[in-house]
Amino acid sequence: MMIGGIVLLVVVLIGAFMLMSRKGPASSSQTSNSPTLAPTQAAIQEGTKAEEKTEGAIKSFEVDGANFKFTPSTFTVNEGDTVKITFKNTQGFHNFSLDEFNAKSKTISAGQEDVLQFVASKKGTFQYYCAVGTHKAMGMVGTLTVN
Ligand SMILES: [Cu+2]
Repeated sequence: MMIGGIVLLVVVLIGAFMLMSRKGPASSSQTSNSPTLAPTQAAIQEGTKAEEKTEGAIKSFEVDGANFKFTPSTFTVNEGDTVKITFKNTQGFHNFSLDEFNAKSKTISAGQEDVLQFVASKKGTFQYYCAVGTHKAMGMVGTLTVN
């Protein structure tokens, strides 16, 4: 009976040890909770990066050219924005010129388009125009406002 009791005690001890060793991996998975905090912090950092990106955003516009006007004839961006203009000519023979930012499209005929890109590096109100012939004098102008 004594031996039977000792064997029972050993079995109980082994059982208890196995339970504790099972808790071991369980508690180590709790410590792996702290690594899961790290991705959360990384996500927060990515969030701030995304906000930084909107500061110097790419602003895309389609500007149509015709005899003798631009549509739209005004648009507004923020200082530091990269401005991407798709100049589409719908009528006649025109281009898009903006001297302050050294932005000038190809001179294109109806049905063609040209893409130009520049950084709006200073605040102010700037005139864009068509540099073909007397189109500028005929009113083919528009205004870019940089805030
Ligand atoms: Cu023109």
